Amino acid sequence: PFLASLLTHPTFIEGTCWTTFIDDTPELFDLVGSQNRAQKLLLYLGDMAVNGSSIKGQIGEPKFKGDIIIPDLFDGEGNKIDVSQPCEKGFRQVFLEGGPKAFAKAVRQYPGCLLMDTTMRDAHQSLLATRVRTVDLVNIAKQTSHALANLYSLECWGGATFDVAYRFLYEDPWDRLRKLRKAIPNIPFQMLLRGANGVAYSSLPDNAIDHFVLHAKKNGVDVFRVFDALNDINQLEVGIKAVQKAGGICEGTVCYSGDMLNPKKKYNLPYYLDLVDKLVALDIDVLGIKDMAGVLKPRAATILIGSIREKYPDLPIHVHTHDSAGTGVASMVACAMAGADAVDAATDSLSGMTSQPSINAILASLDGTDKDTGLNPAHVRALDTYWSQLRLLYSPFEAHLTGPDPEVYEHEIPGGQLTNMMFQASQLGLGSQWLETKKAYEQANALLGDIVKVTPTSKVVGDLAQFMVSNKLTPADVLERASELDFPGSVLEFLEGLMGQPYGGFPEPLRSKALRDRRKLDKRPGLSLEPIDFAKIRKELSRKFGANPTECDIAGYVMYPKVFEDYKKFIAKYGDLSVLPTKYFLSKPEIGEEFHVELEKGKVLILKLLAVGPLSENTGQREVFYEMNGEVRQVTVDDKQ
Ligand code: 3PY
Ligand code: ZN
Repeated sequence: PFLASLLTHPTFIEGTCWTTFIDDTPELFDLVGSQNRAQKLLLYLGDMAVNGSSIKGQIGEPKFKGDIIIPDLFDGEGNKIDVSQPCEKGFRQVFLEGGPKAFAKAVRQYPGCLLMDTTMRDAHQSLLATRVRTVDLVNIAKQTSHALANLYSLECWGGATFDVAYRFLYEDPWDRLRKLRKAIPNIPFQMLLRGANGVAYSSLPDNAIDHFVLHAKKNGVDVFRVFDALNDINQLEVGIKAVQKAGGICEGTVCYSGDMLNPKKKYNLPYYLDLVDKLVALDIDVLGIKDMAGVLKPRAATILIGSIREKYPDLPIHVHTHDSAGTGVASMVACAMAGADAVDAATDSLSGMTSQPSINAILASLDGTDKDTGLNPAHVRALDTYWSQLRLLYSPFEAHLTGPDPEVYEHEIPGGQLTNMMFQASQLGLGSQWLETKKAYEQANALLGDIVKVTPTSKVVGDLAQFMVSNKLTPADVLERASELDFPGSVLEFLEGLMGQPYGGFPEPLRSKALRDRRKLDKRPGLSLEPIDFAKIRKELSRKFGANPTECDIAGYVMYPKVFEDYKKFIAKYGDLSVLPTKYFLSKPEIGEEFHVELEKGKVLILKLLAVGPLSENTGQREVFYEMNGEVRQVTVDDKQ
């Protein structure tokens, strides 16, 4: 039909200039654009119909494939709240009007204890392998802007969500940020930034961090939780300065490890207070305490937060935890009582265990105290009805956690990593080996000098642990044979100093023996990295992918060159799949089932799978027939089975 309309178009027949023809008749080119997109989408759907899902980490099909019901919200009088437009009032307005310091002041002056909701980032990173897609976040966004208007912040970006979006979901993380921002203009957006590593796994040149943070801020991030996996202040400073230059709210963060009340452990109260002093000297807006493994017990929490509060009465304190051992609610309540201004929680259906503690449990625990969160529990519960359905939709990514892990105080594995490791162990059928791996993790940590463990150093310890288990090595074997063992790459990178300097120094003689001829950095890696040549990257990307790359594309490529390239190749073949509802992204429709895909506003495809043809012996392919807006369309697909 396109060709027919083109050939019969009067301008075309008259032979007037081609470029003005394009400018003057955009509807025809829109049509070809949508037809192209529709054809690409059919290729994906055809492949799904023949081969099933190829999404990495997916086991089986969603448990729930019905329509997800979006909850209504009601005011105190029982009237339905109009959520067709987002709520415009929240702490973000304080930030937009007065900047980071005004935000910090308002948070500090708030009489109760505020919450950060982690559902859109850490909760699904910890429970569902980070697989929740943009469309499912955006579908509940306007309701969220009303129901959670009084949040300190909504964590919805950064950490592992950045690369997983490109790598496994084939969607653009920047697009997610912009769409959410549009629908939620009132709640500050928070991201997790791994200091000098940005959102990658090792250090990048300083100008890469500056560029990334600037564009994160421009596209919608307000609060940046800046941490370093070794609490190395020089690495932290890179991220902190980048946030300050970009005009964001800087939440300089201390990673909490071990048990500060156990005199046998390495990290004690003076260690943490000294680190807080260093962060305050860098003029952070908010202090973050990041308990990534969920090992901050209530009594330690009371003493830690109480001591910081006493020393810095005006400094806002925001605490993060994971509920791995089941003590998350108790610890967050203890923090609130000891003077924390904000603590983290997740919607009930995505809370508990390796995720954050339940938001409603925290609300109930604070009920009647002077630590009111300013949230309406009925609204919070209403939102959770959405997430409870969504969790079932994403059931193929469940790690099937069964209860709290009381051993977390020994192995100290961060929440997200604990889920991943359990998932891998269960897939490999390694029941007893899982216990061995946890033990080996503890031993690997001791061998490496009892380091702070969070991305990327948690991966170093995990890799060494798996290396020890698979090669049947005891800690004594590792020490004895260090000069001949073929250590995992991440372990060598850590020992080289590419992730910064650990408190108390590197373990010797292990470091020297393992590194052999490799260099030993004793300063932060950024000092010896060549700055990024952005003009060169821009040219390289436009040569490879045509058109002008955006600054966001460039920042994505700088963080993850190969992942970004693979993403671009994928969408060149299948188009932008972020418009496809999740159940069809993860599984094929029934024959005859009708579904809709809105390619863009007003351009809806009505689709129906009609038939999957027989296998052609010659080509190993099958024809797949779909009905699309009333016409039969056919795609040829390789049968990979
Ligand atoms: C990340 O770096 O992605 C984390 O969630 C660390 O806790
Ligand atoms: Zn976390």
